Amino acid sequence: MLGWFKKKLTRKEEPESAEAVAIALVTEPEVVDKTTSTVPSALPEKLAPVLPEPAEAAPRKPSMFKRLQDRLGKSRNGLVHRLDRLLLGRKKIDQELFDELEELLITADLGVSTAMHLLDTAKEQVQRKQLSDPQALKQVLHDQILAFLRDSDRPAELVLPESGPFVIMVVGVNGVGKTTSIGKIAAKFVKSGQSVLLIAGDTFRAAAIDQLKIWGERISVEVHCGPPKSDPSSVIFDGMVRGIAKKYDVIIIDTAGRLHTSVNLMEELKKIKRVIGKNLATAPHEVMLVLDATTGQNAVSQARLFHEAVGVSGLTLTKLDGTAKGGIVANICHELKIPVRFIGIGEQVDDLRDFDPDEFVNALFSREEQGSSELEP
Ligand SMILES: Nc1nc2c(ncn2[C@@H]2O[C@H](COP(=O)(O)OP(=O)(O)OP(=O)(O)O)[C@@H](O)[C@H]2O)c(=O)[nH]1
Ligand SMILES: [Mg+2]
Repeated sequence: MLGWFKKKLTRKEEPESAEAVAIALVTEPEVVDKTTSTVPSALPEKLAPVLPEPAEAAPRKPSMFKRLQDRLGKSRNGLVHRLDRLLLGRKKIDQELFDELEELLITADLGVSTAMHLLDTAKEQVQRKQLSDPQALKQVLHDQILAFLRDSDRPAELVLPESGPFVIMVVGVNGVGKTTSIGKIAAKFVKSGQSVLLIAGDTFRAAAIDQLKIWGERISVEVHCGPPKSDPSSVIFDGMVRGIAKKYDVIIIDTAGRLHTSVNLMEELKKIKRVIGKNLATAPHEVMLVLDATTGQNAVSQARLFHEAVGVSGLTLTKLDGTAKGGIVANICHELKIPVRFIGIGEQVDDLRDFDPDEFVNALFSREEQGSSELEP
């Protein structure tokens, strides 16, 4: 499954002009019909024999949802357990309860502004006498958090090239999981029948290039790289030329998270973005920021900086298997209004999940087995 990107990769049959065509997600079908899709499907010959059959209809993996639920919902430090402990035995909603709730929400990585917004919603309902039972507070928080997540998941407009590859530029500070996420995302594209080229734009460390090459071998996709320490923009320029000439469906570009020179990272990323655009005017079609969910409020600050520099269009939140504080996701959605495309919940190739607001909130608030059963294949 490759929900959002699959939708984006559906191109119009007959473009109205020779220019790039703007396609609004709202007008696109929920499920891509491979028989009518006009996505170029020519695969490089050497890759074609090793690609698995398209697996669009593959059943959702209950184990992944369960792992998310185990980490967020069932953990004693998770939001719902802490809420239950706070609300236990309370007979009325008063200021003392709101004060304790405020502390709980902030320490669950929801951040001050998002926590305040949640509390204000609850207070309004108390004032309007729609809310008097402390236990019902949980439902109010559930609904409001879901609203934040759905809000940032809004349909986004995207300009796709009439022909040529869909280009994703991946950015983020060092160690957040960029290269690993690229491998996982590329594997999803390959599974759904797209040809993928990876470009090793993190040229500052030889190990970074090798890491991408290993992912390329593991998932049988080509990796374009230059020699270590070469100029990332020139490697990326050559990679784009190669990707366009060989008619790849998707190009994913890895970038550095920290530079070992005096060059400012944000300036380098701006330059890289311009260079990508020189090869294909509408590219990059997605600037994906990878954030480590275990870094809490830091992730929000990073997102602001990257967004200011290169205009982030989508997020991947990694390492959700390493935190019981799912609040960070609601915080990011509320603060940044940038859609979360994927969540990473492990280091393996299939440990990346399309972000689904309902499923996420379900995992966050359900302590019991319920919710996972519907995902059993
Ligand atoms: N538990 C867990 N680990 C992850 C996840 N995603 C990535 N990692 C691990 O995080 C570490 C850093 O990942 P990388 O992909 O190398 O991160 P990067 O952003 O490319 O780092 P730099 O290239 O140094 O900028 C690796 O050990 C990954 O296996 C995840 O969702 N869960
Ligand atoms: Mg890397």
